[in-house]
Amino acid sequence: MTRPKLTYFDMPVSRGEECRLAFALAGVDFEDHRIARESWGELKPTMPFGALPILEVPGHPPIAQSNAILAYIGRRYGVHPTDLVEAARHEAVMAHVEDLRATLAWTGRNADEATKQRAREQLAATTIPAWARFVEAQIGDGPFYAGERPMVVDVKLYMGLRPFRRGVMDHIATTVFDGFSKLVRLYDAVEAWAPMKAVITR
Ligand SMILES: N[C@@H](CCC(=O)N[C@@H](CS)C(=O)NCC(=O)O)C(=O)O
Repeated sequence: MTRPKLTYFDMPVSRGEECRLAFALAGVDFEDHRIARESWGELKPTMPFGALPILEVPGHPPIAQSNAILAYIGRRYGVHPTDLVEAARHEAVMAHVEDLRATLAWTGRNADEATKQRAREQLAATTIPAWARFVEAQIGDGPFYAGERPMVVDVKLYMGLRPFRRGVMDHIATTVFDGFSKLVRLYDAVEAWAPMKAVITR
């Protein structure tokens, strides 16, 4: 193995896809190892934290946790700030995306449809706009988080917003982020960035 190897499910979604997109952003060739859901049960206990994605770099143990993988790709290939404080600020935003996913996850789990709908409608009216306001306040002239050049944080934000904007989140309108013009601009700019445009699935 000479290339970094990313392992995730065979789907263009969530934490695995954002790592694939980060490689595309960096212009780096990698082994895109996609596993079938059926083989997951056997693999799961062998993962560092029982989850995917993982990244394997030749000569090292696997790296788990999407944000750690993104920060590694970003640092290694120049799409994450070199300034320590700036880098930490980007990592905080990436953690903020994970917070949103965690909040959403419980609404989809073990809930009957009516309960799920109520919970999601409430999130769309309260938690999600509050989440977006915090990010919006940190974006400057854009179009990306740190200005004119996209970094791994932009890919994380893009993939954080994508299920909403594509209508994948039942009971939450695709327009839920429309009032946040800087976030929408960032989302559109990531999608339009040439190396991304070539690999983003529709
Ligand atoms: N905090 C972890 C969460 C990883 C996670 O929950 N991954 C999901 C896929 S996006 C997974 O592996 N699900 C299958 C399972 O947990 O069995 C990260 O950011 O990588």
